Amino acid sequence: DVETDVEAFRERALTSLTSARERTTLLTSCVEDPDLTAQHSPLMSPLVWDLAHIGNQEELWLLRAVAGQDAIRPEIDGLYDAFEHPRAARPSLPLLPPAEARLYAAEVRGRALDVLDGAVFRGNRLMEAGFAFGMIAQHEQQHDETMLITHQLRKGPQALHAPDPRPVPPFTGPREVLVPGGPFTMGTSTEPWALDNERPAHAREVPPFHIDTVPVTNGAYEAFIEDGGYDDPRWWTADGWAHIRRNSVHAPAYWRREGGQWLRRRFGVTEVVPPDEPVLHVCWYEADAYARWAGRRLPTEAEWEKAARHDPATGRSRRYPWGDADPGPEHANLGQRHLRPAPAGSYPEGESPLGVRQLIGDVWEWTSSDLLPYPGFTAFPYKEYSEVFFGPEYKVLRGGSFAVDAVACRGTFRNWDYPIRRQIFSGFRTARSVEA
Ligand code: AVJ
Ligand code: FE
Repeated sequence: DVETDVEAFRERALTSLTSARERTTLLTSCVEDPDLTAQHSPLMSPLVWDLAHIGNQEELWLLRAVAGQDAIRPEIDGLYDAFEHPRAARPSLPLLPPAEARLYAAEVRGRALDVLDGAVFRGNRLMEAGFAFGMIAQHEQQHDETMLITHQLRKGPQALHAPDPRPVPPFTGPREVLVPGGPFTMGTSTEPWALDNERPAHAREVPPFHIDTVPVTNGAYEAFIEDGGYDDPRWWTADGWAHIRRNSVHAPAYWRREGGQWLRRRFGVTEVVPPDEPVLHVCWYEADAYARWAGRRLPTEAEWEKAARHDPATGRSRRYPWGDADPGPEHANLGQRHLRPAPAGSYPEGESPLGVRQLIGDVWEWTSSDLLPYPGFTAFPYKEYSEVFFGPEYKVLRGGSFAVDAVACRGTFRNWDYPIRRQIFSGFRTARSVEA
């Protein structure tokens, strides 16, 4: 009944906000203050900017928009508006110092929980099913992933620790699976906390295609490197070739060759690149070139979602590859439980009806598609979440990574970035069309 639903959403909002804040606290307390105010890369904000920006977005949406409260510190809104100052310029702004940023975020959170206590989840779209609270929990988790990227870029000793994923025997299943042609339902009109760009559900015709059972591994990617893949313009788009030449790109980010093997730096530790792990920190151009070298191509976004959600037995689209149940640790490598992807072939309980593995978690997967609105899209609740990014400059990534929390990961969830970006936790799998 309606009252039980309201209490379930209130509980889910509370748990999601609380676990997001635990992660934010970990990411901003495992280093000393100078590491919070420093800029570790011009690609990223100082960590202390993300911290106060998290609080500011929560204030804007939960305190001002939902509860009609006055601004706590109206003078800081501009500092934390992502569109007013590019990341590279943020260190020179008069940002709240770490102690003040923590207090500000905590004050907002205290008030937001009071709002949540009395909230009635009906009446307008922002409140329905506690959407505003879910949106803010997802926003905080997205910035937690951003902060994890900053941690990876940071020089210096290891600050974060997590157990490794369970080892698995090398994957011996089929290399690819056939996804039958025909329409499937893409996007959602029913997922309560889905963001605007995932809506609405609509029918998509997808011709039959084959898709890799597991993501492309480091070992497979090394074969591309050893075969001279980075020196052969045949495999690259014109833009991609120009980019890797101009920037001397010869291997995934953080890799270096030493003593006849590939080493990589990962969160302050240098290690031999593990061959069975999905390749990580490649840009779209690299993924696209690898696929061409392999005689294949990247999947389109619609193909990726069909492989992840379509159940051929019922014709229905599932919430996740394994069904409609929320992600558990048996399904996928999510939520920064580990600080690396799990070996290819992990998580058999998370596979799709057709047997495709690791679609959710581990590495964000590049698709061939530009970020475009679905038919019937309307921006909600603000154009700057996704509408302003629609167009050919951004490529879509799907499925989430080990750095994504379950609250911000679904079969319908869409991420995007420039085709040159590789500081993100990005990998890919390949596909091929069925010949007529
Ligand atoms: C959807 C991950 C591309 O981090 O730029 C955070 C998410 N939007 N604050 C980003 C987001 C506003 C966004 N991505
Ligand atoms: Fe943001």
